[in-house]
Amino acid sequence: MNAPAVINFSPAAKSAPPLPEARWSVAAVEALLDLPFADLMAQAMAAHREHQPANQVQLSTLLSIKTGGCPEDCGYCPQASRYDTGVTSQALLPLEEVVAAARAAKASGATRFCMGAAWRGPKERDLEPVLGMVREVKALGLETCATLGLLKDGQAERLKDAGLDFYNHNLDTAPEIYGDIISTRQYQDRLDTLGRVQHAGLSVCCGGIVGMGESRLQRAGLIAQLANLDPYPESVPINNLVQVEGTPLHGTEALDPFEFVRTIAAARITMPKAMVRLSAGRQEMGEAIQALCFLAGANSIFYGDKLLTTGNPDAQRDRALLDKLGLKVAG
Ligand code: SAM
Ligand code: DTB
Ligand code: SF4
Repeated sequence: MNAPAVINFSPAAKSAPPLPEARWSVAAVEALLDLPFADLMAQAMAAHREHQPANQVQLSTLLSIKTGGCPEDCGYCPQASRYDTGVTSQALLPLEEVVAAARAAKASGATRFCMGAAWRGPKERDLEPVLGMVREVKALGLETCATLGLLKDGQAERLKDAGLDFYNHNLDTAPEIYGDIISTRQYQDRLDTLGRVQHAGLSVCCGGIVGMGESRLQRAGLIAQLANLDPYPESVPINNLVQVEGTPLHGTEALDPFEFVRTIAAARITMPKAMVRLSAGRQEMGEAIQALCFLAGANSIFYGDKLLTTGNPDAQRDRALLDKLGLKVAG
């Protein structure tokens, strides 16, 4: 029998050593995305099995602690006040409501609880109550995550001291198309926040959105950008755009689902030790594509019937899918 196809984890294995500042060139990631589907899947599965427990999925539950009324202009987001999406601005949730939601998430099997706020970033008066939420959620024995927007100096440290484990802040797109999607803050602002998060000793959760009309090359650009963060993020959420009426990106041609699977595979190969989260867009995806995403190396999902403002498969359906695939929930 012939030897199995050689699986190269490093794009540099056959050429010169990689530059320290860019372990993955955009071209190398694009070359992965261009592979025959089965070859890409074989590489991704091998990377997954080498670096992650096979057949294991981590469950994170999201809660929008401050919904709507956001001053930013992210073209995908139903919570931007300037778009007429039917999402109304609400006050920060009371502490008891957040703790009750976290308790329910834990009871249904989630191990991480992520609190999201529709802010450009937290004002000082906003941060204090969020610290209380972090403390109480942590005390329940859950991993804590928050996504509050851009952080100023010192805020990441205060979140860390309160017991925050992860901070989610996405790059969202490749740098060259960022300005077409968002104008109210720059790519560099996001990198600065990620630097503050890392400096404070928080774990970084950072990913992006696909299906916004980008090309394959631009998807490669996003993955390369994430993979070249030093170190690359511990968690990498890959979102498929949830198209919400009223947002500028509503009506964008839907991404071919196999392209989504390819993006997950490229994330797994380039960031083998990260938790790669199959994030927004699962409700529209169907079980077969989700199963391919798990094969491609996704090992985390958002769990619970709501993301922030849009729907997610209900917990029972997700449990049934995991059972069918023989996937165990990470404890
Ligand atoms: N306001 C904060 C910020 O933008 O960083 C935190 C909350 S924001 C809703 C968190 C992330 O949700 C965004 O960075 C984006 O990746 C994702 N997101 C928002 N709207 C989405 C949509 N319609 N489809 C997919 N992902 C979306
Ligand atoms: C992430 O990457 N995706 C989540 C979480 N991090 C905060 C948010 C998805 C939001 C989808 C649109 C909505 O429900 O409002
Ligand atoms: Fe605001 Fe975040 Fe939505 Fe952008 S993604 S509009 S910052 S809530």
